[in-house]
Amino acid sequence: MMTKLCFSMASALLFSFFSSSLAAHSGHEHASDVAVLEVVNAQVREFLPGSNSTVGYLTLINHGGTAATLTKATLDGLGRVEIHEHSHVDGMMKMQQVKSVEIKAHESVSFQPGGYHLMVFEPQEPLKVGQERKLTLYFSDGNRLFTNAQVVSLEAQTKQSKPSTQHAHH
Ligand SMILES: [Cu+2]
Repeated sequence: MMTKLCFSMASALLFSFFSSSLAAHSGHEHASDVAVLEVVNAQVREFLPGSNSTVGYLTLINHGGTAATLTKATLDGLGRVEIHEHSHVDGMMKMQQVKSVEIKAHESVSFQPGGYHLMVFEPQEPLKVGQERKLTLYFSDGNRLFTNAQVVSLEAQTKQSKPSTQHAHH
């Protein structure tokens, strides 16, 4: 009687351990404390004649419940990419390099004219309109995000970008 009880308790324990580990592996729940990031509309403008730098824009969306911090960006075939922001200082529009950009939980950050932008330098070969260049975004938690940035003309870029359409999810 005693042994039987012990056995059934042991098997019950074993079963519950087994089923909970199964559930953990087969379930496809997005834990709300993990940053789930998406990048859309990545584009980089062709270099204008005589210019040694150009700009890139994109929108970063954080679907997750934790803030994410962008720390670095690279573009295939481009020697250097910096993260810049425009700010108003004493009534003047200034541009400065920033070390990181935070995307809060359930919010998005748009890199657009007059705000954050990627400053792109040192092309190994000229960027041509219609090309795509692989863009890699690096985050402080070790995450990386890849996308293809479209090479666009200045005209296309001015047409597309509407100022201050920062879109925040709830
Ligand atoms: Cu800049």
